[in-house]
Amino acid sequence: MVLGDTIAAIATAPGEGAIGVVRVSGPEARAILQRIFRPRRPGGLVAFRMRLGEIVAPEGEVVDEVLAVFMPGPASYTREDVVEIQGHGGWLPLRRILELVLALGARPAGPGEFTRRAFLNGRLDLVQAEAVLDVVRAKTEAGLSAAVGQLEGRVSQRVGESRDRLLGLLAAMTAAVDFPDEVMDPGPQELLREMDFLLERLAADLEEARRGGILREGLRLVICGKPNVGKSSLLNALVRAERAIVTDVPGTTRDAVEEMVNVGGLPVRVIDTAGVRETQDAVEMIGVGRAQELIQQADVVLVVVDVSQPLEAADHRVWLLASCRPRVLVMNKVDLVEGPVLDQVREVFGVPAVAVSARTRAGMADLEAMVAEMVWGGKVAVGRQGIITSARHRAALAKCQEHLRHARDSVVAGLPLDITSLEVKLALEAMDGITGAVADDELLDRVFADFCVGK
Ligand SMILES: Nc1nc2c(ncn2[C@@H]2O[C@H](COP(=O)(O)OP(=O)(O)OP(=O)(O)O)[C@@H](O)[C@H]2O)c(=O)[nH]1
Ligand SMILES: [Mg+2]
Repeated sequence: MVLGDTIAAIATAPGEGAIGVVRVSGPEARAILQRIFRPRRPGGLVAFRMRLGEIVAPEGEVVDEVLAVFMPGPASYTREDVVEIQGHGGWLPLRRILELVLALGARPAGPGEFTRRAFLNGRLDLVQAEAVLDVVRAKTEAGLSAAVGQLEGRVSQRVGESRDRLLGLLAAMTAAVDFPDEVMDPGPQELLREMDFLLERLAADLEEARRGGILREGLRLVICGKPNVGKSSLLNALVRAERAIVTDVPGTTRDAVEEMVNVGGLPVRVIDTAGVRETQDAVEMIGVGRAQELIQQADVVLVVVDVSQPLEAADHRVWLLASCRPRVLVMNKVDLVEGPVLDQVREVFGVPAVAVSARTRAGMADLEAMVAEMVWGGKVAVGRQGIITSARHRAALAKCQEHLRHARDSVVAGLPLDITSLEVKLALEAMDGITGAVADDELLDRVFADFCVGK
């Protein structure tokens, strides 16, 4: 499918760079290039061959020396005719080149419009199109690896397999409803077996997706504990910078402080909170309330205790407060104590704990390893491809799961096949929303709104 008009945009980031690219896609792409490009050596454009030359304005002024390439569809990014002009990376020359292209009839591309065309022309499915953005934005190796896996279609393949099973199930049910004389009803046992298989698979995918979300959005690591135990110092040690204010006055941190770091290839958002204690100070009280909220939203909680001081009831209160989330006991200030003290603390809490010193950085590597381990359940941190990372995909999987559960319930309740098949159909539609097999403009607008122009 060719979409009428020709679009153009500067495809590289604004600002100065060694080179910058103007990208043109559509039926006029080649003709436009031919009118503004003067090759250094004689000879016409050869598909997929870079040519050195100049961009020349109609009045004869040389705008920039460039490399230009013509990529005829369908073997191009958008499957349309595409031209890319590599000029010098300043904003002004690129702007001039783009203006010439637009003057010749191209229209400025919207955000992500090249990728949107790639999707509409069947070159990418929606998962892959979204992965393009993730590859661009990836903050860590693991995030990049997951995004590349998606781009290569691994998630699409996994989703596609589930979809085929779901479609098979629906087909069998629909045939039995539509042709009751020719086709035998699939028995409830058979239906339940297939549904259970699919539900199990969906549950596994959702679990993977939860971890995938961490790759994309960052693990929320919340540091909490009594005042003055060294929470802010720990944040600074994790981010290797003096980010949060540290003093020996209890109650220093009033508001949550957040920083992004890379822990063993995982993007981690470290969040420091106000020390939890009974307080009359209004500002501090708000901070403590906020800390409790943050604990609820954490992926992992670090409960910090100061081992240079006797443990108090308040330490246990914080530990209990965090019991709803995966938590690690961090015994801080080990530089001030002897080994036996640590064993006592371990005994009191009866959990695996890490001993660290935010001041000397002793034990910090162990703490980081423990956090990474909690996320991957002891498995490798990098190179996990084919993982679902987007919140949109997770929501679609959850919706599919819900409809399939309803379908299963209606089989168990002995409801007629046509009612059950309706739920299976809805489950299938939810699944199709992931790869964009059924995608309306609204969905596409939402997906591509985050893209930059020129991608
Ligand atoms: N010796 C030693 N002192 C530490 C260590 N970590 C923190 N401290 C000191 O403990 C005091 C409190 O540190 P903070 O990081 O401000 O503690 P906090 O838990 O953020 O305190 P609030 O924000 O008041 O709740 C400071 O004087 C730090 O220098 C450590 O590992 N060893
Ligand atoms: Mg603090």
